[in-house]
Amino acid sequence: MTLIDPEKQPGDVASGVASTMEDMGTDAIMVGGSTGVTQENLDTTVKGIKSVVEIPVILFPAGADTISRHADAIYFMSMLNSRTTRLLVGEQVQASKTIKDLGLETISMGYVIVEPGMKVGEVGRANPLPRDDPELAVNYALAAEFFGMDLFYLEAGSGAPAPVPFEIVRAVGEEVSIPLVVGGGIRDGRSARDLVEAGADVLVTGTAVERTRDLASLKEILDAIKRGNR
Ligand code: 1GP
Repeated sequence: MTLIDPEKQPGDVASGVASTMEDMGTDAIMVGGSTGVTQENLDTTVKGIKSVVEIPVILFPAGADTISRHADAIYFMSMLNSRTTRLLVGEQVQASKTIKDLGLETISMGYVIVEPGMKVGEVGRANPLPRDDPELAVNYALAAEFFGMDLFYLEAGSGAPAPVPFEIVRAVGEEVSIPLVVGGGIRDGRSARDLVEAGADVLVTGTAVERTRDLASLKEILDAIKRGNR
């Protein structure tokens, strides 16, 4: 899945990126960011993307105050290792009636920040999961599964110098039945392939798409994912 942060570019640029990524084989567009998302830039971005792609556009929300009616679905997510109840359940309680009234499909997701966690770890006041503790990662993932969540997401943070360690992905993949999403710091085909082989079901890339504008390396990442999933 391709993550597009509405703060990072004007709406027309975001639509162009989404359309290129769809042509290259990405399966969904996620829209969101930890800071600087406004109702206006979110609506413009989502609406623009929806007008050019066929694949689902899913909100990746930072909180209850920015939800767009133009999306296909929203991650109804809980940051399981946040120190604040706000991101565990507070924002979700605040958003639930709006989501129902807008008729947005919800996809429930347990979200865990792995070191270094970057901006989202700071803003979310996470106790980041240590990179050498696969056992704790499995415990979180099983908790998400037993809560009945649809997905479990391991997040190293956007722009992280390295992705979530393969050992953590492997341990979670072996023990847990719900789909495993991995994101943060994935910038080349090799790490994408290794993560998929370790057990990731979905990879999320944001920075690679924003920064490189290097279509060849993006294609390499997507091809590696598709090959690994076969
Ligand atoms: C952020 O995991 C995503 O939530 C994407 O991270 O920007 O490092 O690809 P990158």
